Amino acid sequence: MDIAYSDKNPDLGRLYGAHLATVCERYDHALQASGASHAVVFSGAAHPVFLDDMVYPFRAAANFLCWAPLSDLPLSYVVYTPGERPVLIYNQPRGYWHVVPGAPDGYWTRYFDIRIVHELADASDHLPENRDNCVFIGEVLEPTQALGVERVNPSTTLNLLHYPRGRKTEYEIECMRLASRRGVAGHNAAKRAFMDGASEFSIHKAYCDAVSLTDNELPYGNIIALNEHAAVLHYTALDRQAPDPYRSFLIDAGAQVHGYASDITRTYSFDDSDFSDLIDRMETLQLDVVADVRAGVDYKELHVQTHHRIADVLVEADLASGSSESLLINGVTSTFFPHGLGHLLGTQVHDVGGHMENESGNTIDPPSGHPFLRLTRTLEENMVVTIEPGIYFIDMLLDKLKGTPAEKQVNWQRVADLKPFGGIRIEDDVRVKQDGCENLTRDAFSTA
Ligand SMILES: [Mn+2]
Repeated sequence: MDIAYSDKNPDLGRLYGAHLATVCERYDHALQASGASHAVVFSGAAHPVFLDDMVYPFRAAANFLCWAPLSDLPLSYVVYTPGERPVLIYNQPRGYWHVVPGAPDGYWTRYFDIRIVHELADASDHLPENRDNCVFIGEVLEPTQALGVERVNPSTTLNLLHYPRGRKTEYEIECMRLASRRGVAGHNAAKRAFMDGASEFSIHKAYCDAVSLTDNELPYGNIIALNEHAAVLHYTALDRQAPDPYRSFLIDAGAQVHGYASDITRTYSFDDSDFSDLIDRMETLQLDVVADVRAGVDYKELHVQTHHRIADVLVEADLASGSSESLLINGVTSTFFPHGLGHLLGTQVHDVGGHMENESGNTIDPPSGHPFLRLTRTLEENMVVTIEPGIYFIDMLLDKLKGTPAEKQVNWQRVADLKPFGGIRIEDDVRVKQDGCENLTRDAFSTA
């Protein structure tokens, strides 16, 4: 593995102490406000397959990953008491059937009081005597995993932890810069495979090879869509056969470094100039939206403004006619752009807290008519968010316009001409700054 992506990376080592201090402060506040003295944060367990002796691939809990870069350490715990060094109960089972976690190693180890255990039953020995003063954060599949703590995932505590997670530490941002760099290596390999006429399956393999991650290690299932498959927003099938003719390619694929994700989408045309023109227009639109990102901007408004920009593109590309206002009201823009502008990014690709108004658990609804918008907060410095506008040719949604005032606004011949290309989405990950943003994705593409 690239040393930069490992727990030997000196830059991450330099930033980690301050990150951990921020995590501790957030827990200090959350514990105090929820009347508890200790937090027990569980990494999780692999889910068993029904009536089988197999398990689904393990995914460490997002809250656990904020403590330490331990994405492959099931049945382990961080026990935190304000003012004390956090205890890491590091589960290293004995056995010869599976690879067992190695000895703790890396820049993070010196910040923990590490207790190695070899079975779950021994973890209890490392918890405070009085379990009534503890809150447990994590998914409990079997009651024993809660180690006798009864306050499991109290919503008060979760809200207090999830709201500030929207703002990232310098360490987290550096992890995501690296995740962008890693993802971009995959994107460039995938683009080459597309230009060679490869199948979706082959493009996917080229991607995984370039990022050096297995399917299970990717932050989300790759979307590798050729031709009309690009119209399926979460297309995750992988055709083994290259289509003929070969027209267009939408790739939505990310990578992760220490559990922090990148989430990147690009769209390419094989040789058609008409579809290329539409991609160019969307590229300009996407960069215009990114240029509006700064602290204090209401993300809901950014989303609605994007609909107005989509209306302009539809008119310029001769796909629709009328004022942008009428194209919004009549549902034309939401037919072509039926998802949200983006979301928070972190240890979850759609990071928690996108609808939170404050740490008390109040929420901000998406604007009416925009139910799929995952982020409704006002942007703050050091939030990392995606900006991912799109235009698609989706029969199910287009059919709904028939018989409505919108029917006359759509140029159906033009839609029929472009439908075989599926759709376009362009997605960057940006870090919000006081006066603008840092574009993690574009920076990674330009240094690749
Ligand atoms: Mn996304």
